[in-house]
Parts: sequence; C-alpha cells; structure tokens
Amino acid sequence: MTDNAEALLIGRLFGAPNDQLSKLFRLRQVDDFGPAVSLPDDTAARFRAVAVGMVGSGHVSTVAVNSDFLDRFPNLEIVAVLGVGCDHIDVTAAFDRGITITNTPDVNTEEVADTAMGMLLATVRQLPQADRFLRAGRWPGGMFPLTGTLRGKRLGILGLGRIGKAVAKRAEPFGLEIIYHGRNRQPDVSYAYAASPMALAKSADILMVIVPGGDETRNLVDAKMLRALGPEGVLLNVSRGTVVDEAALISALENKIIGAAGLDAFVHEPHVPEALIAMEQVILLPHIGSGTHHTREMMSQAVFDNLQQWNKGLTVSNPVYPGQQT
Ligand code: A2R
Repeated sequence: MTDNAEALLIGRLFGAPNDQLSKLFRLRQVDDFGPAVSLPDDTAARFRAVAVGMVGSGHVSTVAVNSDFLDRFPNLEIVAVLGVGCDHIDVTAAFDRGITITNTPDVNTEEVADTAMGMLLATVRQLPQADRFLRAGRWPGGMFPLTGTLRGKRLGILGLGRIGKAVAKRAEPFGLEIIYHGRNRQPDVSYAYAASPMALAKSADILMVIVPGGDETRNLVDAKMLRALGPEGVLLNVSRGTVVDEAALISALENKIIGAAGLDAFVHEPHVPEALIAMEQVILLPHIGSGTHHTREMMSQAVFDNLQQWNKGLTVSNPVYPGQQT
C-alpha cells in the first residue's frame, strides 16, 4: 500500500478523524450515495477505499452499498462503515468481490445503553409528557396524572449482545428483573432465558429491542408479540425500525393492546408516521442512541483506525463477514 491512496468519504465523520483521514489519503467527500455513484467512471476507478460516515439526517434505511454501487468502483478494496449496524451494506456482494467491510462495534455500547435507560424511564414515568404539561401552563389547573412504575417490573431484552448486556447492567440497580431472548443462551449471565421471542413478550412488562436490523429480524416484533406483551406492556426500540412491524405497532397502541412505546428507530427514517406523532403515550427520538460528541468521535476514530490498518497492510480490527448479523 502507498500512503497516498485515494479515498472517498460518503457523508461525514466527527472530530479529529476528519483531519487524520485527509492527511492519510487523497480524500474526496460527497454528502450522499447518489453523488458517489454519479462520479465519472475514471474518478470512481481511482478509489480503493470508501468510508461511509453519517449520511443525511441519520441512519440509511435502504441497502445503499449494493452490487450496483460496488460495480461503480472497480478498484475498491475496503468500505469502512461508521456504526455497528451494516443493514445498509450488502456484505455478501462486497465479500464476493474481495472487498473488506468494517464497522465500529464496542465504542457505542455504553452510550446507546444510556439512551435506552433514559428512554425506559421517560416512557414509563412519562417525563416528556410531564414537561409538556408544565410548559402548557396546565399545572395550576391540577396535578399531572399518576404514571406507571418500574417497581416490581420485569424487563425483557430481545438481543442480549453488547448493548443488551450494558442495558441489563444498568437496569439491575433499578430493581428490574431481567429476562432475555437471543438465538443463543449467553453463558456469562445469570438472567432468565426465554426460549422464543413470544415467550419473552409474554413474560416481560417492558420489552426492549436491541437486535440487528436486516432481513433476518424484519418484523420480528409483530402483532402477535405485541398482543402477548399486553395492555400494560411497554415496547422500547433502540436498534432498527425494521425489527418492529410499524403498522402493527400503531394499531396495537391505538387499540390499547399495549400501553406505551419508546422509539429511537423507525422504518423510513427520518420520516415518522403521523399516527405515532399524534399519540401521547409514545416517546419518539430522532435516532440519537449514540449521538454524543464523545461517542461519535470515538466511532469516527474507529473508522479511521480500520482504514489506516488496511492502508498499512495490517489486519483490520473490525471486519464484517457475510451472515454475521450486525
Ligand atoms: O441471536 P444471538 O444469540 O446471536 O444474539 C444476538 C441477538 N440477535 C438475535 N436475537 C434474536 N433473534 C435474532 N434473529 C437475532 N439476531 C441477533 O442480537 C446478540 O445478542 C444481539 C446483538 O448483539 P451484538 O451483535 O453484540 O450487537 P450490539 O453491539 O449490541 O448492537 C445491536 C444493534 C446493532 O446491530 C445496531 O442495529 C444497533 O444495535 O446499534
């Protein structure tokens, strides 16, 4: 490898890694996938590395790096992705072309877990609603209605991976009983294991979704799961919108089949169904799970580190393989 390879940055990185990247590569930046695939053939052929940063207003909900994209860059060797989820990348198509994909696991774990706990408290104790109540001048007219509680509740975690475990660790001192489901039992925890997503939903008072997106988990939380969660049940999603059947969720909330929801992920981000926006019992966040200066810079640093390792001919720290759900 030479140290002046040409690289393309799609979207943006945060903090110092931007400068580091421009020193390491002859760097071209475009703000979205459309302008990237529209680059002239001879320009596209020069890039051996692509970094996929934060594009537009957040998470990309289509498979943007697909075969057509990859065909535009015949000399591409690596695509370094900001974030853990690679549901916007066709990892198999890249692998078939000998292209390395990397992501940025671990560095976002604690931040997303913090957001998840904040969302849990906000949803159950209706904190945003109480804030709106006060600002609307309604307090002098009477007290804010009593809310649900965490006391004596069971938190069901769908996907006890890095983030799921960090959430569980935070939930324990709140007195929440923890139960989880994943395709495999986790050997390093003593929490109760539910044998299926449905068993988890039946058992949980609060259901937290932290599984990867993509085809395998699409609509995993469906109308039946929501019915099993029950009329006092709370659904929280801090992973990918596609994991929850959004239409079924809207119907379940409208018909009081579940009690409340907290969502940091949606099917067609940044577009959120009006029906959800209109509901008072729903907390809606614009996919801010890892959205702090500190963590986005750490994630950007991990993108840079992966690219630097590749540039030096070293093994990259965070390769993503076909079939490995991320
Ligand atoms: O199924 P397992 O035993 O491999 O556990 C993984 C679980 N998981 C699933 N659980 C049920 N049904 C599935 N089809 C399924 N697929 C995966 O999700 C694992 O415990 C968990 C994911 O954990 P990690 O790979 O450690 O990911 P991390 O860092 O916790 O992030 C989760 C997701 C990312 O993929 C992004 O979409 C978002 O949160 O940032």
